[in-house]
Amino acid sequence: MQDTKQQWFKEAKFGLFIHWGLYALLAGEYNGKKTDRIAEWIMNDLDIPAEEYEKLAAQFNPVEFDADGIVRKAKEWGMKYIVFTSKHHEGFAMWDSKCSDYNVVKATPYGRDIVRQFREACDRHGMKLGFYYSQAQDWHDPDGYMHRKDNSGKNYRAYLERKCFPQLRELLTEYGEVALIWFDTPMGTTREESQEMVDLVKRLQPNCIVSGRIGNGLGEYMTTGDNFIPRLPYEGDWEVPATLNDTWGFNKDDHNWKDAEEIIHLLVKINSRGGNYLLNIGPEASGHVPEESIKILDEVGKYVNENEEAIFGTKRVGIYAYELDWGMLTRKDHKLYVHVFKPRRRVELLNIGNRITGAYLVADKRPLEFETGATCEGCSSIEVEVPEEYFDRKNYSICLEMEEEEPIFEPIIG
Ligand code: H79
Repeated sequence: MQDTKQQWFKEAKFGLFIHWGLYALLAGEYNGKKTDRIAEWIMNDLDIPAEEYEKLAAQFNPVEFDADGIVRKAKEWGMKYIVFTSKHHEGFAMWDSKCSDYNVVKATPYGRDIVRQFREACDRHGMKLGFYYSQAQDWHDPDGYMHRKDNSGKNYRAYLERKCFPQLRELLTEYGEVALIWFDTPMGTTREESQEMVDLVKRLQPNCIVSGRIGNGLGEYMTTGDNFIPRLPYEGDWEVPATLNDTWGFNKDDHNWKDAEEIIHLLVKINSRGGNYLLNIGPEASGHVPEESIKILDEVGKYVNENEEAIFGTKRVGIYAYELDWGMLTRKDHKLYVHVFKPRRRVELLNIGNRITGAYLVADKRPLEFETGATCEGCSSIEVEVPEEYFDRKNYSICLEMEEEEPIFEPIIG
């Protein structure tokens, strides 16, 4: 079982992933050729040579970039942490790296440190900040791993010592308190090499969490597959990295946005199973965040804020005896939250063996009438009266107060 030992991570439940790098300039298309895949992979998928791709840096001038605006939005959406791609597989550093000039300060007309701007904005708004760092794949360094290429002649050790370790050291010593390092795709990294990375992180910042994709079983929490929700209960700490459309980096042709309601249901589903939802935005090359993502997240944020109590700090719910087709459950000690996703006049839960001492609407804490009893089949039933003005509403939550600490999902035949 994986344990971050960081209470903030266990309680956070909702975070913002930001994928931003030179690939945003291509936005899914290079020399008239489109990638139908995730846009940050364009260099690999369209076989763009490093000496061509690196020229993009000369065009990177995100005059609309506003770190403060993004962090303020994340806060408004109810998110508790941000993970920013300090260096993705393309190998370009979004900070003033001393050990590679292939970075946003030295190689672009913009010349300003993006990581530092996020650091300062997060400090102003009391937001946790973590860094995505592609430890093994580096398509710019001749000795970094490349996907589906022959890596056999490479001197991975040389890359690690020249770029990976020194860059991690910079991120962990010059950018304040780093909440986590989000490692990804370990490729051929050995256990000893992964351990060296972990040791480096922990030596410099003992409270900095190491993500699941450090590889070799050394992660401090489980990172699920991209957009994948575990089907079985997992007791340890875990997180689902997820997209709003079908790409991480900005792709001008990807309009396959999920709607706000779908995102709300995914968030509650993940929380109900005990995980965190790390949801991505991919800013354009100008720094502008696509309107569609803002619109979706503004709406999601309304639900999150209104139902904050039923989301943050909740713990994993055991498998409920009957899958509800109209809602989902989350819980805290002595509280069972019923998220109602379809309109109804009464909320009925069967086979809950707890003593219910009270019920209230989470949005405004107003007490609700409830009845406990037995159905004609003889199992226990709890029925809560929905207030009249909520009869036609969906996406709200109700709290059931329980005498016992945890819900007891068992039939009480009586
Ligand atoms: O940063 C995001 C992705 O770029 C990264 N992880 C998330 C958080 C990622 N790295 N690898 N993968 C995701 C999975 C790789 C899938 C692949 Fe493919 C399938 C590589 C080649 C085939 C997708 C399709 C990417 C390129 C083509």
